[in-house]
Amino acid sequence: MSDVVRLERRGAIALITVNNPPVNALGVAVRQGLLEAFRAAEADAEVRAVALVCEGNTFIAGADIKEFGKPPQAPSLPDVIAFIEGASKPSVAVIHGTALGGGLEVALGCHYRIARGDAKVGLPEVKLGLLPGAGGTQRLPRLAGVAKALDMIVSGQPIGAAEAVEHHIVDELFEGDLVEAGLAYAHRMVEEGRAPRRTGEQTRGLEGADNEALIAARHAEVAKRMRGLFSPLRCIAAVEAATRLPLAEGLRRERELFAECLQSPQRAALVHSFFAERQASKIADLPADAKPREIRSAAVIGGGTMGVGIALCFANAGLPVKLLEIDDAALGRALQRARDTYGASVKRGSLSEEAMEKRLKLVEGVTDYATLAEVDLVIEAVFEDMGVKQQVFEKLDAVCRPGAILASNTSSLDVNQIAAFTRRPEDVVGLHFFSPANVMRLLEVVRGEKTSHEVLATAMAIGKKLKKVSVVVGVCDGFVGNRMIFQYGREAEFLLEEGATPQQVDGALRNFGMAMGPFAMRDLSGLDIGQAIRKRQRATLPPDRDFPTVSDRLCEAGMLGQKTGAGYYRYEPGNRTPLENPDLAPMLEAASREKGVERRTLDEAYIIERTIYALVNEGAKILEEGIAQRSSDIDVIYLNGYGFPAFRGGPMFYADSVGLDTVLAKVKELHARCGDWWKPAPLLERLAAEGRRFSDWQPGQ
Ligand code: 3H9
Repeated sequence: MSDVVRLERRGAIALITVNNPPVNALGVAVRQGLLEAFRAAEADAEVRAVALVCEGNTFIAGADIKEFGKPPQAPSLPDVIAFIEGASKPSVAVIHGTALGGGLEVALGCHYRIARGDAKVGLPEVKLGLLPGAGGTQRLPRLAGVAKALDMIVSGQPIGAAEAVEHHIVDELFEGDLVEAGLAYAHRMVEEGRAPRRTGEQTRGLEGADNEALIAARHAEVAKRMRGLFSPLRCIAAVEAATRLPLAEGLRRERELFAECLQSPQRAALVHSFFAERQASKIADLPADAKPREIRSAAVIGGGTMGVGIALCFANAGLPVKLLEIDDAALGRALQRARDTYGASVKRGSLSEEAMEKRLKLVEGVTDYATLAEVDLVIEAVFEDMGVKQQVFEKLDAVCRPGAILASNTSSLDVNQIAAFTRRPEDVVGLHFFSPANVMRLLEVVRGEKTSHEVLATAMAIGKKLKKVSVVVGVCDGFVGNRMIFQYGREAEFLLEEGATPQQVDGALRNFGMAMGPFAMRDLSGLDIGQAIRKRQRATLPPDRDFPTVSDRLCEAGMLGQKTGAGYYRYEPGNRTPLENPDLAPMLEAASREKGVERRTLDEAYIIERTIYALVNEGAKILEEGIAQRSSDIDVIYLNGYGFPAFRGGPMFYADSVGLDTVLAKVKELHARCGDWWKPAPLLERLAAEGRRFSDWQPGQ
């Protein structure tokens, strides 16, 4: 028997235990072990029932994702599950933690399932660009019905154990020891003389509903809502097969569809995103003994949209947080903003009134810096101006206890300069939240020159506590995310001068998969924000650099975006739908005329290259300067903070998949035509020449 699967005889019960840390994934050794163990139990005349349990934090959390894209190794998971289901002795899966993907499929292959009350079950394959490929699409609808199965398979969202009982996925709940519960249930099966109850032979879930209509409705919804995604429609096709075909044929169809997904570039991109996110939490040069400090309380300076959003992140995580404003009136507005934000969630039904009140109690409004003397962490979220930051940090340095961490939420300013306003630069770090801070998952952790290891480790730990995806970045103008978006936004605006409209540029980038086009995004955040940054940059960049002028023209005309009812688009009062702004066309024409550009029709491919390669070229510079630790960190930032489509894996992965030689050829062409903004990044040139990818480059190579 293998190391990762054990078989023990406990009287008439065969106890099979999987132990493959960290998440009991179904690598080849586990599949082999399971097959051997179930075969041995079947062959042992003394065994009357089988219980399957897992060690560690969780039941099997799925196939081993690292094996995708490699040559398959026998036994396949569908074969293992077919054996488990076909066995003549009843089996029970004992679920704790998360039974996900292939893990749930193994459990569905067992004849009965019990789950600990806090367990979850789900089929998240769609999030990896796949569909459940070991019978999940055929067996789940037979138990839970087509509607519930479609919900779970198309969304990939797991459900709790109690809900799984309601939907006949799990037979009953237990509390306490897994092995005891499993053995007790197995004994009961024996005493009651229960026969194997094979999920594949069930029909209850397939009866009594208009499955054809359910499938058609879901199909229409997915085609609209998940546009451009490869696997969701195939998930539906596989479930449809369950409603039309006998099990064996349905399984074959599922297999074909699974293979299509496995080959799809989207699968590779989504699996990259999964591992990239986990990799981002690892800091190469952080010594193992850098222990995070304990954070029991926090404070936020500034009660604007950002400050309040950050305070709510702490309240959501159950941590007390002081919110500081300059006077009672401003504080009143900030606290009302906090209440309104939660209120909207209550109205939507995603938060209970009781939970709202509990969280609001954790937010204490203050106006006096002296009240911050004992907090463990302060995050400054005031106006983006170095003078204002200086005042705040000098005050914090004076009142906060030694060992308290002083963080800035600046989105582009020099964190080293901010740290120098204090006598403890080693305790200063950037924590760059994204708006709305209580919703967006991304957190850029800005490591200053003097930030200590311990403070960096604490910042990462805090990010985890707040359920953020934290990525360490170095100090430069705009760090990783905004530094790259400056390039993207500028090129998008140049496209307007060349002849495009905001609708065309936004449409092309949405077709590429971006959650939002750059101009709709600017209208949302306010054109005045970019103007302040542009002014600062113009003062520092070489005077021969060309800047687009459309944004400035709009600002001068008082068209600042949604908040003024017009910007790149026009908005009806109370409605965020972007409509054509009739005042824009003359501005575009004037801008083109002034630059001596003849307006022409631009095709979508050109719009994508001009904007996305601007991200990539800057990303390459960032990588070589060591501002990001690895190319996948840049991808994580773009996937979680800038609406980059997950199915393209992030800008750097996208460039790798297009081929760096192709990207470089285009960048060179744009350099020749559009000037020095497009100077190719030396790293891009080097890797392209060597036929390499960003993903296999390490610093110092
Ligand atoms: C599938 O099952 C296909 C089948 O239908 C058909 C087959 C024919 N494989 O997330 P964490 C690693 S598709 C390999 O930080 P948590 C992860 O990289 C699969 N490795 O922990 C990390 O490694 P490291 C369907 C995996 O407690 C470590 O485990 N299943 C896998 O926050 C800890 O991970 C899924 O999609 C895996 N399947 O969350 C489930 N899973 O320490 C994917 C994790 O070196 N997994 N690792 O960085 C998850 O959602 C979360 O990991 C889980 C634990 C909720 C389980």
